[in-house]
Amino acid sequence: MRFHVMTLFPEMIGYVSKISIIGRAAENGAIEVLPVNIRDYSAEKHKKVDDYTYGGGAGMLMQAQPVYDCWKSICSLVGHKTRTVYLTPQARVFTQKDAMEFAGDEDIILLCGHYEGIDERVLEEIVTDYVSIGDYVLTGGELPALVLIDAISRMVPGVLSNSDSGEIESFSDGLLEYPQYTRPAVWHEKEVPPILLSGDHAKVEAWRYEKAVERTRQRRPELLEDK
Ligand code: 6GU
Repeated sequence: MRFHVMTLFPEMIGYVSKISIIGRAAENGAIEVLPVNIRDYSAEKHKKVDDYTYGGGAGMLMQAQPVYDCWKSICSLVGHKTRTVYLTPQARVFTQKDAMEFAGDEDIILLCGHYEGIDERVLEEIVTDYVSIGDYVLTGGELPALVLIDAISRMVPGVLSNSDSGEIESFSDGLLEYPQYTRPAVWHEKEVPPILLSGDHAKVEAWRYEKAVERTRQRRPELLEDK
């Protein structure tokens, strides 16, 4: 799967996509992360990409032309209609369900905004999905784009190895993960729950399920309402 990231800060995207599980997946060829600098598509001699907003008010807006030409260039490279996601707090919140759905695509374009946003007319022409990562405001769409790349990539076949498989469980059943423990068996006078040392697999599974429900009820009770 290829992630085409339209951004004014391509170096912000490159770093994260070279390390850890996502970096390994990129190295294996399971995914590809391709930052594209919107500024390279500015038609102005000083490579300007922003201007004042009509109607007044503070802040600058990204102009339609460089965003559109950048998108066109990616589209001609891809050669087929491609999902184009605009990262913005003015949108619904991205979920695990979206991550699973988007992971079915071969290519995806992630558009990162900056300043006060982007001229609405170009958004109308290119954006297929508007997505936020939570109810707070960030200075740009790059961190949200990286969040999507991470969440989507781990749903792409071949990205998680067997030793990452613990990661597969969390959230897929709509519950928070149960508590986990590793050596030593006693730390700060706290013992690991004895069932986990019993070797009784069925009892361990039942305990984990019970703890997952308990934790979900305590920390995210609204998740249980859908069940
Ligand atoms: Cl996608 N962008 C920005 N700028 N802020 C956000 C966000 C996105 N999601 C939450 N806050």
